[in-house]
Amino acid sequence: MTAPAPTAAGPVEAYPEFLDCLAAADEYAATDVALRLLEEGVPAERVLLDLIAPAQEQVGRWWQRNVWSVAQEHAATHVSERAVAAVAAHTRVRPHLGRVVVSCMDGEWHALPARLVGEVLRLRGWDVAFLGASVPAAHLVSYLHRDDAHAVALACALPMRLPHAHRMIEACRRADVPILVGGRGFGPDGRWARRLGVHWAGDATAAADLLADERRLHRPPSEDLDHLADDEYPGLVKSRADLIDTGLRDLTARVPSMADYTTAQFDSTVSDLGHIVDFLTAAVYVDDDALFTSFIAWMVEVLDSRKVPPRTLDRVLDVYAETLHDFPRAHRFLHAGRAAVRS
Ligand code: B12
Repeated sequence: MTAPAPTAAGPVEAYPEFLDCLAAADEYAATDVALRLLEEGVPAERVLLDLIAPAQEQVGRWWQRNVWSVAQEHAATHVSERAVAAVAAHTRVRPHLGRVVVSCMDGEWHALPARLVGEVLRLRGWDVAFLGASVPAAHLVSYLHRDDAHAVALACALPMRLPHAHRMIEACRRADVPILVGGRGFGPDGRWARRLGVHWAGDATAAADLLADERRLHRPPSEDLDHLADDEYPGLVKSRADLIDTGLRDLTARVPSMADYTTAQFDSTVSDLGHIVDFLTAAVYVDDDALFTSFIAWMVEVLDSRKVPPRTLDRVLDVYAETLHDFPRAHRFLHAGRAAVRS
């Protein structure tokens, strides 16, 4: 059977309409848009990757700029999930390739990107077991043993989770199953996956190509983590709670308006401090100041949209640099972070 030729009204043209459906939290209309494209002959893979995926990125930008609330983001993501499910139900492909287990790392709640990858692999004929969000390493490994998988595809959306990702990768390695990873957590070009000595795919299409290349799949790059010998990483992990306390004490003393913070504002400040420490720790783990400075640039935007001046962040980084004077790499990264705040 020959597929009908794609018409002009492809994902690009349908994109504004799909975004409107997300904004209106209208799952029926969103599903109609996706199914209409399929009926017009647009391949399901393109609907997933050129319509739903970029719409979710836009949702993220609106959340980041405080244009959308967390509730609006949750509602939109639910609608996208429904659209993915509708596309999947509409395109039944009998698996003729091996079993691929697709899973989010422990502590990773961004299941939709991994789901999109899983659906594309399914469309390419792989027999996909999708495990969803935050799977504990031990459970994943026992699943892999039980399942005799061709490969496991692990997703990580947040760079601060990289040390955990590495432990998960090591656990899968012990199960002797080829691993590939993906998601924005590994950096724009997958550079932090190379540090951890694991294959990386930039998107679902690249993942499908890699899985089909048996020789490459069984030859992961070698890991490059000699810098961990300096013990800065475990030191930072041990100091996490103290660092958050120190940051909070300093902010409370210097920012008079904090006295009037609501519980939600206070919790959000604690969470921001936790993210600063966790991103710094992850940057030290992979020895790349760019991990930290790109996070700081992102945080400046987030704080700016919430009317928090950049000098508050600069001050926190300064306090951490003073506290961590015995951690040369962390110290250097904090200074690079301060430069990013001012740029
Ligand atoms: C929806 C969403 C959530 C939902 C997820 C629900 C779900 N069911 O997935 C919830 C509410 C749980 C969430 C939580 C958080 N989120 Co969020 N989230 C998003 C959002 C808006 C969309 C995710 C998505 O579907 N993306 C669409 C996919 C297609 O894009 P993608 O990730 O680039 O995926 C492609 C490739 O990377 C690759 N790929 C992805 N995964 C994999 C896996 C494999 C194996 C392979 C091979 C390839 C691959 O292929 C994909 C298709 O081409 C993103 C914005 C964004 N740009 O992604 C933010 C985003 C990722 N979140 C963000 C943040 C900060 C958070 C929180 C920390 C917020 C908070 N303060 O609590 C928490 C962290 C939770 C956790 N521990 O995991 C930030 C991260 C910023 C940063 N500096 O790292 C983002 C970028 C938003 C933003 N613009 O600021 N989030």
